[in-house]
Amino acid sequence: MSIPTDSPTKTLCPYCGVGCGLEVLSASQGKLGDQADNPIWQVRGDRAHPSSQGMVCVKGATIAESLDKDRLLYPMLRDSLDQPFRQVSWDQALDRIVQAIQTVQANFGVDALCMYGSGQFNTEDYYVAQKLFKGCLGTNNFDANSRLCMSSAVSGYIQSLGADGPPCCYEDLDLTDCAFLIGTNTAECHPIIFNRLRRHHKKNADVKMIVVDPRRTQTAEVADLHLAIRPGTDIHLLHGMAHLLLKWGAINPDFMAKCTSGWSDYAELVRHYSPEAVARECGIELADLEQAARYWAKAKRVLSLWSMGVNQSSEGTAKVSTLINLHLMTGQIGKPGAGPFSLTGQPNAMGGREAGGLAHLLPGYRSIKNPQHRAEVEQFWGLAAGQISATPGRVVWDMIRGLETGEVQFLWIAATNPAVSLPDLKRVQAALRRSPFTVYQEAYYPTETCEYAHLLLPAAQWGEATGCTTNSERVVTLCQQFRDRPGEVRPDWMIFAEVGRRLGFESQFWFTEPAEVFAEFSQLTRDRPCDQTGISHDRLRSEGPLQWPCPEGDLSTSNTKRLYTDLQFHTPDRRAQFVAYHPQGMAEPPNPDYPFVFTNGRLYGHWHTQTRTGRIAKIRQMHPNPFLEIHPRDAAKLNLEAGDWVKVRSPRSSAHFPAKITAAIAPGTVFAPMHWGQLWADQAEVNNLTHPQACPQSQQPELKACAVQLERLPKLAASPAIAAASNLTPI
Ligand SMILES: Nc1nc2c(c(=O)[nH]1)N[C@H]1C(S)=C(S)[C@@H](COP(=O)(O)OP(=O)(O)OC[C@H]3O[C@@H](n4cnc5c(=O)[nH]c(N)nc54)[C@H](O)[C@@H]3O)O[C@H]1N2
Ligand SMILES: Nc1nc2c(c(=O)[nH]1)N[C@H]1C(S)=C(S)[C@@H](COP(=O)(O)OP(=O)(O)OC[C@H]3O[C@@H](n4cnc5c(=O)[nH]c(N)nc54)[C@H](O)[C@@H]3O)O[C@H]1N2
Ligand code: SF4
Ligand SMILES: [Mo]
Repeated sequence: MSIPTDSPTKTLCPYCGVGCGLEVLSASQGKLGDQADNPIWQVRGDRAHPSSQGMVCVKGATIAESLDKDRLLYPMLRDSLDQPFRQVSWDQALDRIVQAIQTVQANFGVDALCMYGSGQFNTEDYYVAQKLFKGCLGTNNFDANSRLCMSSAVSGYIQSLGADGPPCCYEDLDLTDCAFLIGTNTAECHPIIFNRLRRHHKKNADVKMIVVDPRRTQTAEVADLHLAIRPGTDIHLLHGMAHLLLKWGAINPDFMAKCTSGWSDYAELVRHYSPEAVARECGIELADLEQAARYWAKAKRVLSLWSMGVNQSSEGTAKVSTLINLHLMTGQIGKPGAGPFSLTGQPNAMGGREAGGLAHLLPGYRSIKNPQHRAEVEQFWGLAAGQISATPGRVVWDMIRGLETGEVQFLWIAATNPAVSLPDLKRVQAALRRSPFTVYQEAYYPTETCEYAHLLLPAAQWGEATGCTTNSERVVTLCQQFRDRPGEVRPDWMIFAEVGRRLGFESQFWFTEPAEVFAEFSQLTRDRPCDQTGISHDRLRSEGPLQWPCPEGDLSTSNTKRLYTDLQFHTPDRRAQFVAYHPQGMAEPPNPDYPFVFTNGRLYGHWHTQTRTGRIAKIRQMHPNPFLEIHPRDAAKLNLEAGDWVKVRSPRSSAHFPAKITAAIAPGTVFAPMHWGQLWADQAEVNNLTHPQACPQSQQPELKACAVQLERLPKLAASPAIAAASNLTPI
């Protein structure tokens, strides 16, 4: 591999789904001054990147500092979890995997094999893993952490519009008259998108911003209207708004007649949601509900943005489709400045969906359940008819259950840290402990999940491999390798391909370069909604990022900005579908024993389980400790003062946090950030509390809400200690 040294390498920030373009320079290029903390690599925003135009937030700006801290550099093996690891060669490690796969296959069948991957894979990694598991091995047991993240958006889009794929683009942030932000703390979690929207909002007094969030977040601070609904009442709110729009006649009958079906059932349903009852249910003022509906009704262009406050719910799909209903009844889709826009969490959760990286999907937005889709992929992969199983695979929670029952005998985890990020963590940890053989493919050591691995495989991370990433607005960027690989790390796709070859599938895993993997993947997108046959590594390298749909031979890039501008949807009758749901509320509502609603989320500087950001001094200073937000009224009832330790207990387990008393959270609800696993604090894991009950359609767990009780802990001379890096032990 020749690594360019004389000019900056263009790549993408490896954190959130905004997908900001970065340029990376080595310090020896000396263009950005010296920073003691960042001895070798420096990054700056890439002004030429169409999505971010040179902007970055603190996470992107500091990413280089994490590159060499606590890396997992060699394959490490042990026979049981109570033994220490010993270093082994790649040959030994790969042989061990092949042997484990073959033994399990012979004794238990292929469906005892599972892989749990990540929206932090490149598209090439995802694609090769699908080919290995769903194609060559013949089990659909591949799921990804997107199950915890975007799967409700996927099923909602499919249900309402006939296919996955956010129909909007970032330019819509500059063009909208009304931005409706629901269940998203965009200011902290998608800051560059938020800055763009905020600029437009500030400049134009007529542009309205509505934020729906039980907390007064940084996003809500600048809104024209903040609807601090009770957690889990989103569908009530949306029906209440629809009721008013219908009553006022602020609907678009022409659009509905031409482009939609299902209106009458939905109209009938929303008539039952009187504004008065809705306001009461949501815990907001009637006038505020009316104001929200009025802003929507008056705007020529309404853009809604959403993320985890909507998706992470036991009625996540229903929430998504109910939001899309509002767009359909008012014709707010398929035109500039308008549409339902899901903000993708991880950098390449979008590419993962395109490559079929969930247990019910196949590459090219295909479905496991569709016999024609299976046949197309089997043929393309050179496999016998019927080789791809017709049964959707285990979603991640079913993998955990399978470990409990012994049905899962082999678990391969890559680019995710489930010992922190899955719900009902104590149960997950016990299940992982029972796993007969767990492979964990990771860039860092330690992470909390290392404790549960038999075999650790050192992965090349950002900057050490080349591959593609698709961001929230369907823009595909080539993320290029710019540094030598430390130790013996290998790119994820190469590891999967090598295992495939060793299992005897030489012809399927012929590729030696990531460009070849992408070329093969893109053929499977031909004539599909996410057509990328016009995209190649070469073209991305010479022309820069490209947005799909991008069919081969079509060199124009002008008509891809928005989907559905022709108002033809991907449903069989080409009409978008109204879907009518009554709200079900939270799976675990508060009750006399557990009277508070516990919710959780993210902070601006930290990324998930801190594997990188916990190792960056500036970010640790920004957010040194976990905390529990509690309303002054509730704090008074518990006799709490700021900084007092609170034990939070749910029906499953407990966690404890210092109290942060603030009116930004509604009475009856408490909030803690999700970032502190066992390595970074003592018992501050939010997922000790959460439950795994999930949306029946998307199988996405309701991570955002569970019932808890609170107890003030006695004052201690020293705090129970934010263990910080003190738990970090070198390998
Ligand atoms: N700084 C930072 N940015 C990130 C990430 C990170 O770790 N750190 N992670 C990335 C990823 S993978 C993701 S998925 C996104 C997540 O991005 P967001 O979804 O914006 O982040 P969260 O903080 O998880 O949750 C958003 C909000 O949902 C609210 N909420 C809780 N319950 C409800 C409810 O019932 N209804 C409504 N309407 N709102 C509710 C919470 O109060 C919270 O403010 O962020 C991405 N960006
Ligand atoms: N309670 C609660 N739980 C949640 C959420 C919530 O809001 N509340 N959010 C959920 C959501 S939306 C998400 S996305 C998940 C995120 O949860 P996780 O996926 O568990 O979180 P990360 O810390 O991002 O873990 C990614 C891991 O991949 C490693 N890695 C980075 N790059 C590479 C690479 O190129 N190859 C390999 N092999 N490894 C690499 C990193 O070092 C890191 O350990 O958490 C979910 N859990
Ligand atoms: S907004 Fe997201 S993609 Fe952009 S620099 Fe920040 S973390 Fe990276
Ligand atoms: Mo996510």
